[in-house]
Amino acid sequence: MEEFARKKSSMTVKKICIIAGLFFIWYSFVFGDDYEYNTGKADFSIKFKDELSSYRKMSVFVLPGEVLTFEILDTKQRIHYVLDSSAGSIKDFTPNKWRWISPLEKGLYILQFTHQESQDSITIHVFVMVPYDQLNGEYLNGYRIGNYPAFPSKQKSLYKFPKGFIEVTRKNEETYVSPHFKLKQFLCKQSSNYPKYIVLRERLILKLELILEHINKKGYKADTFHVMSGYRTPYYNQLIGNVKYSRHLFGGAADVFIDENPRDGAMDDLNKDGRINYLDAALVYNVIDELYGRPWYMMFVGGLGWYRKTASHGPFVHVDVRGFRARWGD
Ligand SMILES: [Ca+2]
Ligand SMILES: [Ca+2]
Repeated sequence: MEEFARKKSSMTVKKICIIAGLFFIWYSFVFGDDYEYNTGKADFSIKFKDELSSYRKMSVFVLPGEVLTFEILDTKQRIHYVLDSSAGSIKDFTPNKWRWISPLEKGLYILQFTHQESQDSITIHVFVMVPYDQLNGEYLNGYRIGNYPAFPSKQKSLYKFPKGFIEVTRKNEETYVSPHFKLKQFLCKQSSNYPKYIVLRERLILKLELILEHINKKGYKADTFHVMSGYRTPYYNQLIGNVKYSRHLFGGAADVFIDENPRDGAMDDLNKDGRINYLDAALVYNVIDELYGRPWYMMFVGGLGWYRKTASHGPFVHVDVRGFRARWGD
């Protein structure tokens, strides 16, 4: 009798567990808003070139044999970091500061900075580029770049020729250049075989990460932006009839929209008015524009514009890192 009661009680517990489990699954399905944006930041930052980044994944674009200085900034503890390098050479070392010389061969190399105690780490993808002077007429290894425009002398400081081109292959195009963006998102839309080449600035990536975080803070869930146009070759830029000195030619601009729900290659109805139009682009524009004026945002100041949908594209926002404020709307 006792045995029977024990079995019965154990079965009841099992039933309760199953019902509770099913309820939990149902509840998560119906009310499951447990999405939490992960910034992908470590507890420390690294300074390199003119940039400062604390993203656990970041990228830097260099020429063969270029010397880079990396410095750890850690407000809590200034010791115990190690640098693992897959290639190149570490020229000298002082605590938390390294000078690294990139390999002479183009390609992707990994640098990993790790805090020895916490094991918190930052991985830097170093892309050794193909130098600009390797261009053969309009082509680089069969990929059509076109001709970079000659610049009016007074604007030479604003429009520098790219130092080199990042080689994009089937093997490396899925590389995360930062926590929420892949290398392939910045490819020019011209059709061609691999290898393809792009120009991309570290600051643009950092700016996109920063505004993506801000957009999420504002309650618009997005794991990344749909980059409608990142890098444009001068050849492609001319083909689509765009302005001669477009920032896209220099890897410092991106035309983006939010495409999460549904993920269908078009801007989402962010303001929930049942339409996908310029108001959704204007909403993104306003969220980004709010950042202007904050002291830490100064280095990211640039151009911001919103566009209506046309026959060839939906509404989107242009973002760039030109170094001074510019605003426009369609
Ligand atoms: Ca969509
Ligand atoms: Ca809308």
